[in-house]
Amino acid sequence: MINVERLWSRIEELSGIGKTADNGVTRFSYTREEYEANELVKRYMQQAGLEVYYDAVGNLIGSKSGNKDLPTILLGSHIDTVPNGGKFDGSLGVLTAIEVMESLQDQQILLDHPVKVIAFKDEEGSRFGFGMIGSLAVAGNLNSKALERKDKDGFSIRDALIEYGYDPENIQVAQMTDVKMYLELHIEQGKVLENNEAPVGIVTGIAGPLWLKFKLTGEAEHAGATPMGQRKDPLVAASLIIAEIEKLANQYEDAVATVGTLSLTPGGVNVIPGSVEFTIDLRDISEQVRGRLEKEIRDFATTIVSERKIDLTIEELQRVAPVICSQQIQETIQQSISELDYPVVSLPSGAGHDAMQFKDAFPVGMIFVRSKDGISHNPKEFTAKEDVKAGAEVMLRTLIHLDKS
Ligand code: HGY
Ligand code: MN
Ligand code: MN
Repeated sequence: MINVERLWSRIEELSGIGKTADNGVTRFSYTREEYEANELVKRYMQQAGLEVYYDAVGNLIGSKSGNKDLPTILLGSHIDTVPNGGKFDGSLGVLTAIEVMESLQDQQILLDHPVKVIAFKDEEGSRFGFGMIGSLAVAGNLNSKALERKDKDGFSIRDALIEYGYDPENIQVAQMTDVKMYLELHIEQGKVLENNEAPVGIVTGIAGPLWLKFKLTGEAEHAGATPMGQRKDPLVAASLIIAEIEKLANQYEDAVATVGTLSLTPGGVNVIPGSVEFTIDLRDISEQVRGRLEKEIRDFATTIVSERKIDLTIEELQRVAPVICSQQIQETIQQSISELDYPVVSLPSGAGHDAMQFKDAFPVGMIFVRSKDGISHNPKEFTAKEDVKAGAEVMLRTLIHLDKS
C-alpha cells in the first residue's frame, strides 16, 4: 500500500531546492542546487532500505539486492529541470520509484530480482544543450567528444565532472549490462489523460528530439545610413526561416517544431544586427518523418540565406531516435491499471525521456500520470495527489508482476 502522504511531502520538500521567485524550480546538472537535491534524495533512498552510491558520472543510484543470478530491474527518472520548470517533471518519477521500494519494505515484500532506482544526470540538457548525460552513460553511449560541450560560461561537461570529483576518462564504467528492463513513471506533460478523464496512462512510444543550432552571420551596419536594398540583415532572414518552420511542421500530423532560444549581436536600437543564433527542437514518433521535415527546413534556410548573401552554419546539438515501448511491459502496466479499476488509456509521449537511451540495450516501459491542463516546463505544472497515488499504486503492482515474469 503506497504512503501517498510520505510521497507528497517529499515532492514538496525536493521542490524547495532551486525554487524560483514564481514557485518554479531551476536545478541544472553539476550545480550546488542539484548536489543538495541529490543528497536529499539519497536520504529518501536510504530510508527506503536502498544501498546508495553515485556512479562514474554522478547518477545517484539506490540499490536493493535480490537473487544474484537474476538481472536487475531499473526504475528511475531525473531531478534536474529546465529553467524555471515545474516540481513534477522527472522528480515525480524518482520519488515514486523510491516510494514503491519503501512500500515493499513496509510490507516486508521481497522481490526476486535486484532493483536499482536511478536519479539520472542532466536529462533536460538545460545547461550544456546536450541532454540525457546520465542515461547515455548507463547505456554505455556517452562518448568523450560529448564532454567538450560547454555551458554559456564556457564551462564544459568535462570541467563539471572534474569539479565534482569524477574522472572524465573513466565514464565508461557507468554502463550497466546485466539489466532485465527499465520502467519509468513520468507526468504526461500533455492533455490526453485529462481529456480521457484518466489518472494514469500506458506509454506506447516516445518521440525523438532532434536539436539544431542555426547561426546566421550578416553585417552589422548603421540603421539610418544603410539603404534597405544594401543590407545583409540576418534577423530578417532568421524571421523568414522561423515562420516557414511552423508552416512545414504543420504539414505533418504528429511532428512538432519549436524555436526555443534566439539571440542576436550586437543588439542596438540603431544597429542592423550582425549575427543571429536560434535553436530548433524537432520531434516525431517516426524518424523518417522527422528526417523529411529536417531536410525541408535545411533546404528552405539555404535558399533564403543565399538570396540575401548571409552566411549560415547549422550545428547538431542532439539527435535521439524515437522509441517503441516493450509490448510486455505495456501489457503488464495495463493489467495493473485494470486491477485498480482505472480507465485504460494508451498514448505516445511527445516529450523525450531517459528511457529512450536504452532502446538498443533492454526493454523499456513508461507509466504516465495526468498533468493538469497539460502544462509542463512551467511553474504551473501540477499533478493532483490522488493521481500521484494512482501512479504509484500502478507502478508498485507493475513492478511486482514484472518481478515474477
Ligand atoms: O525535452 C524533453 O522532451 C524532455 O523534457 N527532456
Ligand atoms: Mn522535461
Ligand atoms: Mn522529464
